[in-house]
Amino acid sequence: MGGGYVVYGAAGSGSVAVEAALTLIGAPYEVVERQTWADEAAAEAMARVNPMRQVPALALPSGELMTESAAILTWLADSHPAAGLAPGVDSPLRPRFLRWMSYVSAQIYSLYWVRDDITRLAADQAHEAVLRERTAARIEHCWRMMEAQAEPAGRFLLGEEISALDLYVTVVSRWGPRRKGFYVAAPRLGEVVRRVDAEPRLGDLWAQRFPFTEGWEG
Ligand SMILES: N[C@@H](CCC(=O)N[C@@H](CS)C(=O)NCC(=O)O)C(=O)O
Repeated sequence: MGGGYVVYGAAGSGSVAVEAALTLIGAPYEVVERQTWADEAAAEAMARVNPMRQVPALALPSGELMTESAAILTWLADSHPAAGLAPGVDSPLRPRFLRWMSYVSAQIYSLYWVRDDITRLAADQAHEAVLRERTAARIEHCWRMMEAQAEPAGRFLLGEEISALDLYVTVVSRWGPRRKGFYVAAPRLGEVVRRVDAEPRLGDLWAQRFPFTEGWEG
């Protein structure tokens, strides 16, 4: 691996936010593709790295392994301050950054454990539809709450420069029920994520790892 970072991830997954952060940082990294939700073999292979069988995981050059997307993004931003991806610990924007990083992870991302395999909680097929609908409603509600309370401080959530929080919201808001509903629930956040979608430094990454295929907005 040549002393760089190793991202255990999958196209279209939360690892793409981590890959985006590493791209903006300009740090060398390698991706080990593990589409954990696709089949048992992929989940088993991931379990040998992260017993939670989830991506993203980040192997640091030191050998330490990190899991949990919000922690990884925060750590990367803090470890590479020149990239300006997070307010410093003394910044008045730091509480806001930490609050919304945790919020996206705990309130929204965690619901995809249910949505990615609805049979985990659904008692039967009819119940699957109910769970799909209720988790979608909860996700929409959470975006509405964030929209009402996290007024963008500039072109991006924390000011004029893109941050790890912008990357996180951008990637998570692309998942089902996808962007069209998100734009309605959170129009100001919608403007921000469109800017992140259009960020020239991320054009190649989006094309390879989370492409804007026809109908991607839902
Ligand atoms: N809390 C974890 C959640 C990670 C997660 O749910 N990853 C999904 C892909 S986006 C996954 O690997 N799911 C497989 C599973 O949970 O079995 C994080 O924030 O990193």
